[in-house]
Amino acid sequence: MNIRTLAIRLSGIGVIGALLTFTVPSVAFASSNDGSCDWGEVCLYYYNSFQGPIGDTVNNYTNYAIYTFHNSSLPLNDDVDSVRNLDPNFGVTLYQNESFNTNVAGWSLWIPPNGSEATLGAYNNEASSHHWGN
Ligand SMILES: [Ca+2]
Ligand SMILES: [Ca+2]
Repeated sequence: MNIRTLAIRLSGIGVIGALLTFTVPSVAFASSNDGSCDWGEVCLYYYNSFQGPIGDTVNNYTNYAIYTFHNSSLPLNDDVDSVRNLDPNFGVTLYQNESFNTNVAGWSLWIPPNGSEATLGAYNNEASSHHWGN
């Protein structure tokens, strides 16, 4: 192997490494309930204006009572005051009751793709489930 062959082989490794890095953007790793509001997640905040403990997830939550805010013992249930939707394609609907208000009267609130509510106002501290969908 001469110097040129070695250089080409090394540069080939460099290209492969770069491709691997490039094809794994950080957005692909939005991980739920890590306390970071990432692309594709709905983020639930304990206080108004996206402050305080956070609950972040890409999933539907049928019952907030079984979840807590990240690094907190505070339950999600009846504690959410503001919401961000970081999914550019899907809206998400919050419901007053567990199981998406199934067979129970209650309010629901749709947050559009990339939408947010800095306060749920009269609905503060009442949300108990959410479901993705437009
Ligand atoms: Ca996250
Ligand atoms: Ca609250």
